[in-house]
Amino acid sequence: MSIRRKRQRPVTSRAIIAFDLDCFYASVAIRARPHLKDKPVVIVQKHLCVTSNYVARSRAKGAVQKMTPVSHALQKCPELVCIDGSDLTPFREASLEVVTAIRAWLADRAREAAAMSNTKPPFCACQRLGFDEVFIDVTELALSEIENGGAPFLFRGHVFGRTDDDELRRLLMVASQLSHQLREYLIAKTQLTLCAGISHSKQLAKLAVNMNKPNDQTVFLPDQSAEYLKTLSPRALQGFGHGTHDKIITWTKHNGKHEGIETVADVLQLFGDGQDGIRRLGTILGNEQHALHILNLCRGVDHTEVLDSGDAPKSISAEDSCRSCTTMEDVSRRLVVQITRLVSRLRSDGQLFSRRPRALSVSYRFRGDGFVGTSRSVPMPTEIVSVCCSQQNKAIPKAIESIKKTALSVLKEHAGVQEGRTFDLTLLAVGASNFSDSDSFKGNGLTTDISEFFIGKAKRIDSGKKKSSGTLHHSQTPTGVSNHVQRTDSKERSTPEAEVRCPICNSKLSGDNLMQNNHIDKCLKSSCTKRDKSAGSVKRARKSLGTRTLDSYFSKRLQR
Ligand code: DGT
Ligand code: MG
Repeated sequence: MSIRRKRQRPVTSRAIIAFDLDCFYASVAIRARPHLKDKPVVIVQKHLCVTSNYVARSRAKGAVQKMTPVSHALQKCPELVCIDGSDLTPFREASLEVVTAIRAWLADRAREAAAMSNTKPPFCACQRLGFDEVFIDVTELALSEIENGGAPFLFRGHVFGRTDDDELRRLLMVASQLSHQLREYLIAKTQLTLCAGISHSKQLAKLAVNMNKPNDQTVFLPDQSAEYLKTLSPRALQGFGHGTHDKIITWTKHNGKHEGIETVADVLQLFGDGQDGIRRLGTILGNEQHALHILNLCRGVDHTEVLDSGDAPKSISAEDSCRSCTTMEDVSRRLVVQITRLVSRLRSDGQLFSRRPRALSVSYRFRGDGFVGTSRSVPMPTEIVSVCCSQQNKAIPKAIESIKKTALSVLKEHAGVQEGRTFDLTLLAVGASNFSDSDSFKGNGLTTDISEFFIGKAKRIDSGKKKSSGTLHHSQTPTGVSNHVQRTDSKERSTPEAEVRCPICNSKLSGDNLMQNNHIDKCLKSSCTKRDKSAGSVKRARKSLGTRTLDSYFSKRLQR
């Protein structure tokens, strides 16, 4: 998925809006059950409250904070309505609904602005973070509205801080108007309320979102932001995660520095002394660039852009964090549940975004590993292609079986999880990533994916010779070694020793996988050239193979 970059502007004259939906899971659940509107509601996952509506927050007086055990919350507030939130589908769909509505509104507004000024529509990068956060860079749109003379120079909502920069103030005034109008539109369209923060950087916009909750907005004027940031906990800065925090704490303990890092000012005290500080923090974090970014955040300097990456998520996963999983039977059962969820989501994803995943990740965690799990990535079994691209329901069981086989093999090879071994897993997860467009393997416009392309080829050859007896599978071994094309019997798959034939010329293939692929690659190219000798069609055929030969494609996979 390509990422569109906004035209570079001076970072101090940008207008960025951060949206955060109010008590998101609870709002979505209540929208589907309007009779609960005024009741205290919590959303429960694995006996823990993951969020609650604002009625519950005020009635239970802090007793239903995130990750509170539901039993504890019920003791404090017996009238709580608990809703199971283990199925994320409604939240995922609502999230997509909101982003789609935001994009539609921005596009309309940009078109209107362009029509008035007779120019190209201004581009607003829109970046979704998680389910309920969205960043929008409205600089171009706000400037265009200012040029068109239609925008009132007034702040909407709360204003925090100050600025002496008149141009920035005007820009943020218009951005606050845009934010207000967009929020009103979203509330009317989705019945979900949200907060907004408006500032010249993602960091300050994000901090502003949380200043007036719920259903309100705040403009953060940046002149004294550095002073304000010093008083915050460093964990309040987006980008200053658990890992960074823990590494610094460990370092301070080892170096006899007992001050701790309660506030951003403490971090600057330890590392704010120019290049030396960056180097020291870089050594602790293992990356000087990251150290510089962290110290910049502490000083209120955030140059990161809003990246418009489309609505499609970069990865999709399904996980099961369990108390204990000690037998292969249990592993297998849990895997099937998660893989079924993953495949179902990939099917919907394919329908929405016309793409398919190329990598499968298998994650696991053993008891005693704390929060740290291990993840391994291998090529995604190609059976998923028919599910994502051709939306074939009958292909689903095959895809699940194939992914399960791959996942079990990864667990055996990398984690030693197998029959006869003792293990205790507390996490099992499967994920899909590295998406490519479903038509990236289109075989000369004949079919939708490469496996179908081969099957189609084979069928044409077979029907020509009137001796069709089996089907062709494009599959790979669990370890990622591709058994590129295997002829199978109608009852069971062929063993590696079985005869393999080229789906294009039908000749018997010898040698290892790469040699076979090499042959098919050549055959494929020559058959393309024969059918249509124009240079364009060869180019298209090559492009359809991802600009590489099949050989290099699969040898790359082997190297992974
Ligand atoms: P807000 O923004 O303070 O009005 O409340 P929420 O509920 O929107 O909280 P937020 O924005 O931090 O998170 C969005 C949703 O993500 C939230 O409704 C439930 C889910 N969520 C948040 N934190 C956790 C967590 O630690 N674990 C799990 N499983 N889900 C979480
Ligand atoms: Mg939220």
